[in-house]
Amino acid sequence: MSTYQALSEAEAVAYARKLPNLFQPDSELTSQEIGDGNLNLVFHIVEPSTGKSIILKQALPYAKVVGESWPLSLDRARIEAEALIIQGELCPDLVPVVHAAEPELALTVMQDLSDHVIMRKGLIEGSRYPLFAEHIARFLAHTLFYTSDLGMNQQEKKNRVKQFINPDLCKITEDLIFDDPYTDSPNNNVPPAIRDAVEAIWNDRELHLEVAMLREGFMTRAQALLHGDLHTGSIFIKPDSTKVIDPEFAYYGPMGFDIGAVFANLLLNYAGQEGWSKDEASRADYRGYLLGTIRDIWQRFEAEFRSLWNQYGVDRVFKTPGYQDLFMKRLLQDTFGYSGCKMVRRVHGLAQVADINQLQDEAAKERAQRIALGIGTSLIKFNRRAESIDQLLEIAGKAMK
Ligand code: SR1
Ligand code: MG
Repeated sequence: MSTYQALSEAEAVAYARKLPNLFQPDSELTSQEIGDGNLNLVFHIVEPSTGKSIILKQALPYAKVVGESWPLSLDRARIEAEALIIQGELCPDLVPVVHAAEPELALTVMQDLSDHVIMRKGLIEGSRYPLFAEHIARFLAHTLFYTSDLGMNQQEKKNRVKQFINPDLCKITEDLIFDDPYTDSPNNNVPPAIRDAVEAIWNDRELHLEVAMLREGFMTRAQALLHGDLHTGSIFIKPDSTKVIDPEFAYYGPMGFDIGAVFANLLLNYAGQEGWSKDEASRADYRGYLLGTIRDIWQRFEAEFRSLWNQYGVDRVFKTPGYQDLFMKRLLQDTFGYSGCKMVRRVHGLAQVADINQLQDEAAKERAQRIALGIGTSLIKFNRRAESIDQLLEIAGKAMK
């Protein structure tokens, strides 16, 4: 099979059989399509006799969440596999192993992580992950530093920018994150109960100006190879292990976009605690855990990123006294802004999140939606004045009052 066709479960088994060094010849293999994301097929292939298993991920030529009316390039499968390989070289313990990739079929064969859970689900269930802050801070520091002009050969970096040109997936982000939520777009899915708050966003000129600047940064600032969609549904986790998956949105963009994605999704869960926590005390406690995790991530990220820069920085001019401090301040400001944008789109945009949407109590859901919009819009408006991570925590705390 060499020309593209979407695989059935049986064809996925037939493909898996041909992969060298994974399964016993002629042994029984089972296959189940388990993809619950917005874009792809995901086959779980198991060899019951040995317990060995793999994942076959196949891109579809359209956005599954919308249908064939929204065509999407299959090149995103190549981009995902190549990004995973680069991330795996930089942080081998934090991404799945890629066993094989076949661009013609838009297929990536990778490590099965069924012993982990999707972090969004874990947070909804109230789990805590004591190693997560260290893991994700290291993932961010190493992938962002070593793919940027600060930490790699600067001519090679320009070739990397070319390698990761990802127009279709960037267009999704440009539309769904930086455009639709701020206007009455047919792509939106506005919850009727919060229509007043959404209309206020559509009419907020100050907000629109900040979003325009953040959108420009997303479109033009090729700082580092981003994951590009680093929400808690792109993280598999268990207490002693974190694995970042799904970098099909990878491209060269502003570093704060990836850090902001992590913070936004922790804050969406923070908003959802209106309904997930069983009482006031546990709500305050879990919210404290989430905010503490954000502070911990930023502090660890900053320390690690500065340390990499001081030890392995490749550029003499970027060692000019004072420049690193200015860079880190701007990165923090971008992180505020992109966190805000990533929150707002998940409340009334096309693809929303279970942290809020799966709340059964309608009043709790409405409060969670309003809190998420309040934090998101405040972060966007404040972004260019941010000086400390504690200000993000203050904004999140004030949204409760
Ligand atoms: C049409 S794709 C919708 C969303 O799913 C992905 O995970 C990205 O977050 C994208 O914006
Ligand atoms: Mg994804």
